[in-house]
Amino acid sequence: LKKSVHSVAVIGAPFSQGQKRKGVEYGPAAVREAGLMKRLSNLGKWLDDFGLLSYSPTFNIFSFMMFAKQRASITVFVPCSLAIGTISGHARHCPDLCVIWVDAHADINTPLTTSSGNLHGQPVSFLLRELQDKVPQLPGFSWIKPCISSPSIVYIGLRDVDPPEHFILKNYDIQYFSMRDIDRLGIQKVMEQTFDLLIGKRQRPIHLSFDIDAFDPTLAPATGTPVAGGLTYREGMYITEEIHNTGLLSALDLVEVNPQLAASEEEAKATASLAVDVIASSFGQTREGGHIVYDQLPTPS
Ligand code: HAR
Ligand code: MN
Ligand code: MN
Repeated sequence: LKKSVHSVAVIGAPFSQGQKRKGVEYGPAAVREAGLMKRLSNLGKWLDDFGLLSYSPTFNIFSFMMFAKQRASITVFVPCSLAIGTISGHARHCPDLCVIWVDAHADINTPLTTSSGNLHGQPVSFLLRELQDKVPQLPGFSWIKPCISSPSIVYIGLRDVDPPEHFILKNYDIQYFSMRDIDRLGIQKVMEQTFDLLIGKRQRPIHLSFDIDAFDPTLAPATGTPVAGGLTYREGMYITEEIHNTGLLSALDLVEVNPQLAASEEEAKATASLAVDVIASSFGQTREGGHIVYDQLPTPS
């Protein structure tokens, strides 16, 4: 079992379809400007920089994932509807993967239950095998092959779940830790139980989908659908540190950073730099301090 990832492919997908609010396509550039590459290279990672994709609908990101996955662990920053592409591409390489979905939203409406019509509220429904008889065939979507089973996904941070989504979570036995569960159990127990559910019986690659709106809007205001009462900074860092510690993180999507929805420059910067913290922490930055640069103290001669 590899204990840490040495090579990380970084892909930005400036793309805004799947939801109606403009500006999320500027997220990837904002996250890079907030120092993403430097932070990752400070962690001793070998970086495979794919820059910003110039054309990145879901199918393209799917092909891209398959390609990049041959070489490295991956981080992608995108709007969350692209999870259809990233998880499909990842699963093509690692069919055994499991998903940790950190989000205020469950994103599991089917095209027939969505009230907003936004694709970013639906990606998980396209991916779950158990739901396929409820998902209609849509033009342009026929390449999608459902690739995860309901016991292979765990949600963390939910607090804005539509009635049909709640029905799906309950009836398909999908495991989740809402903000209420985090209040009740504490984030340490939540992570312990998440790993028991997903990797307790067998070790397998983890796909982390981290929606920045999982955080409290006071920390991540620059996002399309903020919901009060979200994760604290410390809870967020604990989640990602624990995921790193499994040694199983295989791909990370950081989604829904929208600098245009910030009320000020400071808000936009704070949200982007929080995203950088999430990515760095997922790939090994720890609050207790790094152990990469120093393996020996200098001795006076
Ligand atoms: N559940 C709502 C819908 O279906 C909210 C959409 C979710 N927005 C996101 N996703 N940012 O995480 O439209
Ligand atoms: Mn989402
Ligand atoms: Mn969300």
